[in-house]
Amino acid sequence: TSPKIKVDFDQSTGVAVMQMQSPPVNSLSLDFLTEFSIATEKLEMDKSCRGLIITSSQPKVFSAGLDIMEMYMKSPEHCGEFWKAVQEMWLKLYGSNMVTIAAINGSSPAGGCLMSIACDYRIMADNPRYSIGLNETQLGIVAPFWFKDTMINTVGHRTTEMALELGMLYNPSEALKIGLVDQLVPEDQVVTTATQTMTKWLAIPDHARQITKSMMRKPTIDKLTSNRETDIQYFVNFITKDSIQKSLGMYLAMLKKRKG
Ligand code: CO8
Repeated sequence: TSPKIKVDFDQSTGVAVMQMQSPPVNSLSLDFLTEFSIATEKLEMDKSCRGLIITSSQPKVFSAGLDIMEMYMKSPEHCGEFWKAVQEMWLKLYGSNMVTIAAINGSSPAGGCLMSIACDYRIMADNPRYSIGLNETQLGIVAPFWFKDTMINTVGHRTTEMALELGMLYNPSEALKIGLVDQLVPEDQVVTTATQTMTKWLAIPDHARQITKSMMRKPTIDKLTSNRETDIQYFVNFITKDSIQKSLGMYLAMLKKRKG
């Protein structure tokens, strides 16, 4: 199978651009997540890589979030393995020492939004057809505590409470208004703007910025690292319930019908 992640590392600037290229919608499958974590780890280990820009090579979509097929009618063992990979992706990204910028050039629901808010800075294409948010409740599922915490750390408690209960998806200008993204630019300028913004972030001495980032994020990260196994068990129990499987089935049917 062809790679789902393409990395271009520019040795002269110390910046890597990661393109998600898993058609049709960059859904976060087990294979995708595994590739993502390996690619990120590799860059993390490379002392010369200081910045990471994440974007999509798919038109109109940054990432459709978790691959629903990985949690629909699958064994508890498979669901557990899948969830571990989701945790790993978030831990790698939220805890990265690199400057991470999400160049959000399309819709970014649920897991796609999580990826974005795990970065240091978000630039989104100013196209009113795109949306971003943690819409889990709309699928009849519940965003886990670490999704919730990442959202709170980005937009604050009250906005998160309402956004999560209603499963809100925001268009770019709404997302900018609540601080879910930091900047809107025309569609064709998302990655170039990310590159320019990166220069500004990289002007700060790495050690000072990294210690500051860690100070801000460590408590949130520790909450998951000290409870990974419990979190996996909780997910598996939840997602394999008949009622939850039924909700997922209905949501999938709706996705197919809506098509076109
Ligand atoms: N997983 C699996 N398949 C998907 C997903 C997905 N997340 N999203 C889309 N697809 C499929 C569609 O069903 C369709 O399949 P097919 O071609 O066989 O009919 C194909 O991908 C293309 O999709 P669209 O035709 O809808 O493409 P569009 O360009 O029109 O729209 C969107 C793109 C906006 C991304 C749209 O597909 C969409 O809204 N997708 C659903 C997004 C979503 O709700 N994701 C939530 C996933 S759950 C999650 O990430 C966190 C879960 C936390 C679990 C906690 C439990 C305790």
